[in-house]
Amino acid sequence: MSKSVVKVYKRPAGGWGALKSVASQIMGQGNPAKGVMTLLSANQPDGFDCPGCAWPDANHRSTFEFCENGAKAVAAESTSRRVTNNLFERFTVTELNAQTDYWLEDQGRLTEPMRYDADSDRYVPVSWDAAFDDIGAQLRALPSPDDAIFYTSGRTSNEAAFLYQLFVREFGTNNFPDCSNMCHEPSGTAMRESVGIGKGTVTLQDFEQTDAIFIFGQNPGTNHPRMLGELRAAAKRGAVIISFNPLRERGLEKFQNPQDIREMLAGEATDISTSYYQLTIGGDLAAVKGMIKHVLEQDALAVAQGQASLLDHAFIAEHTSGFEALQQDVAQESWETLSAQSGLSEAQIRAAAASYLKAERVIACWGMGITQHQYSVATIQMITNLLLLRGHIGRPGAGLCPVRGHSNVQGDRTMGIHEKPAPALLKKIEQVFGFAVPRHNGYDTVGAIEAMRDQPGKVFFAMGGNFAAATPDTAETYRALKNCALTVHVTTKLNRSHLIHGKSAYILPCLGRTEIDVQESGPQAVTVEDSMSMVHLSTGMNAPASEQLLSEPMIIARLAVATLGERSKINWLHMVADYDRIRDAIANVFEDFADFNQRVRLPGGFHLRNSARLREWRTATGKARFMPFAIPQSMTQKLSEQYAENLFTLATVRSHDQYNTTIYGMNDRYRGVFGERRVLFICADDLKMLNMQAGEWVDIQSVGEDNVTREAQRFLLVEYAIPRGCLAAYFPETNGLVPLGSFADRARTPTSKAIPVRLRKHLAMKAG
Ligand SMILES: Nc1nc2c(c(=O)[nH]1)N[C@H]1C(S)=C(S)[C@@H](COP(=O)(O)OP(=O)(O)OC[C@H]3O[C@@H](n4cnc5c(=O)[nH]c(N)nc54)[C@H](O)[C@@H]3O)O[C@H]1N2
Ligand SMILES: Nc1nc2c(c(=O)[nH]1)N[C@H]1C(S)=C(S)[C@@H](COP(=O)(O)OP(=O)(O)OC[C@H]3O[C@@H](n4cnc5c(=O)[nH]c(N)nc54)[C@H](O)[C@@H]3O)O[C@H]1N2
Ligand SMILES: [Mo]
Repeated sequence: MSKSVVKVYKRPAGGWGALKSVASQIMGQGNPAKGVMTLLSANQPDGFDCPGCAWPDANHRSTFEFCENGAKAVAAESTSRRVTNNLFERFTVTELNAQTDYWLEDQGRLTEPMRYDADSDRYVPVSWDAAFDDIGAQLRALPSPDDAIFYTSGRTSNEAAFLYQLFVREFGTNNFPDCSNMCHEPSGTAMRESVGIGKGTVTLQDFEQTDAIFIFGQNPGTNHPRMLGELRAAAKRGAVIISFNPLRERGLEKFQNPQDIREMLAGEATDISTSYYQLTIGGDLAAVKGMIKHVLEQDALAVAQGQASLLDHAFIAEHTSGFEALQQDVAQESWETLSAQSGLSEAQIRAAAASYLKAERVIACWGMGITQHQYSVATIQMITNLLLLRGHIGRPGAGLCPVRGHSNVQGDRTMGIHEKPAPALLKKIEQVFGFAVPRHNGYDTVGAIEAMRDQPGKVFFAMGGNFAAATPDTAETYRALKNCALTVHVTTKLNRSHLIHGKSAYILPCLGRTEIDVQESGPQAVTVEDSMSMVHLSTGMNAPASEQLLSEPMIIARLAVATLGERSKINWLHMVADYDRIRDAIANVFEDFADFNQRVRLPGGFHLRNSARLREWRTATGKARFMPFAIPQSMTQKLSEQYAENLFTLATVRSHDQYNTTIYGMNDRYRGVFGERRVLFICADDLKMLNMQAGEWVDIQSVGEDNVTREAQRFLLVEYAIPRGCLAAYFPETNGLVPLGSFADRARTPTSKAIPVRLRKHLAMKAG
C-alpha cells in the first residue's frame, strides 16, 4: 500500500495540474459560483487582498491575479460549511481533540461565540456581551497586566493590529508574541543591524531589471506561487537564477504559467534555475562565506594583474563600515571548512560566486530555509555582506528580498506588534493618546510558552493563528496553555488551539478578509502591507459566513471597552465606527503614513519609504555594516560527530496542500507524494547505510541538548533527492521534536529547519 503514495513528478510546476487543483478546491467547498466570483476579486484594485501569502501583486495587472495556493486559501475561507452549536453538542472537547487537524478545519466556518463549560467538557453558545464582560473582568483581576499574553498571527489587518497594540499597551503590557517570532524574526534582527531597516529593499520593478536572482531556502512553487511569474519573466530575459536548497524543488526547476494560454496549449515550460546547489541543511552560512572568499580572491588577482577592481570601492568607502574586518575574517576561513560545512565542493561555491561577479544587478531572496536555524542572523548578514561588496543595495534591479509568509505579517510589525518596541514608538503613542505605556520588553513566542508553563494562572489571548500547533515542543506548549486561567481565540475556523485550553476558554468568531464588513458609517475596507512594503486596501465582497460574526477591529474595540472602561483615554466605539478614523490615528503615530486615507485610495496603494533603498543607513555606524562571523568551531565538530553516530538533521517543511497548520489535503504534488502526510524524505545512500528501504515506517527521535526524549512516531520513508545526513518531514506533525530551548541566536526563532534526530524502525501495533 505504501508504494502508491509516491510517484515521480516530471511535469513543470503550475500548468494544468494547478488549474485542476483550483477547480477541485472550489468544487469541494460546496458553492462553485461563489468560489469563482470570489477568486476573480482576489488582488484586484477594488477587491480583497489574497490571504495566501505576502508576495506583492503587480499593480493588479491581470484579471486572474491569483494562484493555485491562493485559491485554496480563498476557497477555504468562503466555504459553505458551517460549525454550529450542533457540532459541540455532538462532541465533547476531549472527543474533538481526537480528530485530525484536517478534520477540524473541514468542519467549516465558526458562526457564534462559544464559552467552554468545564462541567460538560463542551463549548456552549454565549452572547458577545457576556463573553466580553467575563474576559474583561478576568483581565482586570490579574495581579499584573504582564500576566496576560497577546498573540498575533500575520493575517490581521493594519487597522486591527494597530487597535490591538493600542489596547494592550493601554492595558499595560508589551507581551506580544507573534508568528514573526517563528518566521522572519532573524531577517529583521540581521537587517536592522546591517542596513538599518528590517525590511526587504526591493520592489517588483527590480525583478524586471535584475541580472541575477539568488534564492536561498525558499520553495516558491508551493509557498509563493505568484513569485514564479517574476522568476519566469526574469529567466526568459536571460537573467540567471541560482537556487540553494537541500531538496530538489520542482517549482525551482520548471514552470508552466497557467495564465499563459499559449504556453499551456503548446505544452511549453520555462526553466527556472540556471544552477541548483543542493547544499547540506544549515550549510548556507559557509556557502555564502565561500562565495565572498572567491570574490575577494578574484579581486586581489585582478588588481595584482593591473585590471580594474571587481568591488565597488566607491560604494564601500562612502556607504559602508567594517570592510577590513570582513576581509580578515574571510581570509581566516579555509576552503576545507567552507566546503565541509556547506556540503558543496570548492568548485561549486566558486561557480556560484562567478555568476554573482558576472551580474551588474543582483537580488538575494530567502525564506524559512535560512531563518529557522541557530545561526540564521549571521547567515542573513553574510548574504548582506555579499551584496554590499558590489553595491547591490539601493540601486535598480538589486537588493535584499526576505520573502515574507503571512499576507500582513510585515504590516503587523509596522503597526507596533512587537514585544521589544522601539522607544520612539512608545513615546509617540504617549504623546498622541495621552496614556502612560509600559517601557519594559514583553514575551516573544518562546518566552510566552515558558512563562505560561512555569507560572500558572495567566491569560492567553490570540488574534488568529494556531498557537498550539505552530509552536515548537508540542508537549511543553500544551502544558503551558492548559496552565492558563483563561484562553481566548479570535478565529474563523476551528483548530487545535481551541481544544488545548485554559481553565476557562472562549472562541470568538470573526469576519474573514473576503467578507463584507459593515460598521456604523457603512461598508469598510482594511489595509495590508506586502513583502515589498506596498500598502493597499482590501475590501471584502462576500456575505459574512454568519450574522453573528464581528470584525477583528470591532472585537478589539469592545474588548477594550469591557476591560478598560472609564479609565481608557480612547473612544473605541467611535474609532471603529469608521475605519478611516483608525487610519487617521495610524497617520498621527507613524510619519510614513501621513495622508494615509488619501494615499491608500490611489490605485495600487503606496510604497512605504525604505531608508536602505535610499542608501540612508540608520545603523550604529551610520553606514551599511559588513558583519564578519567566523564559522563556529562547534558546528564543524557537530558535523563529524553526526556521521559517526548516525545522527541526521531534520528540516520541517510545508507540503503543497497546506497553509501552515491548516491542512487542505493529503498531497504534495510537486514532490510526488499522495495521500499521506507522515512521510520522511531521505536519500538512497542513507537508506542503504541504515539497511532500510523506502516504504518502511520509522519513528523519529530528536536528540536535544536537554536530555529530554522527544519522539514522533510512524513516518513512511520516501526516497528523495536530498544530501546525505539530511532529512525532511512536514510541519506541524514534527513540531514536538523541536526543543523549546533550541532557537536562533539573538532572534530566538525556533530551529525548525535543523533538528538533530535518530531513526528507528516503527514497531507496528497489533491490529484492533
Ligand atoms: N501554500 C502555502 N503558502 C504559504 C504558506 C503555506 O504553508 N502554504 N506559509 C506562508 C508562510 S507563514 C511562510 S513563512 C512562507 C514559507 O515559505 P518557505 O520559506 O518556502 O517555507 P518552507 O516550506 O518552510 O521551507 C522552504 C524551503 O527551505 C528548504 N530548506 C530547508 N532547510 C534548508 C537549509 O538549511 N538551507 C536552505 N538553503 N534551504 C533549506 C526546504 O527544502 C524548502 O524548500 O510561505 C507562506 N506561504
Ligand atoms: N516545525 C515548524 N513549525 C513552524 C514553521 C515551520 O516551518 N516548521 N513555520 C512557522 C511559521 S513561518 C509561521 S508564520 C507560524 C504560523 O503560525 P500561525 O500564524 O499561528 O498559524 P496558522 O496555521 O497560519 O493559523 C491558522 C489559523 O488562523 C485562523 N485564521 C485564518 N484566517 C483568519 C482571519 O482572517 N482572522 C483570524 N482571527 N483568524 C484567522 C484560523 O483559525 C486558522 O486555523 O508557524 C511556525 N511554525
Ligand atoms: Mo511564516
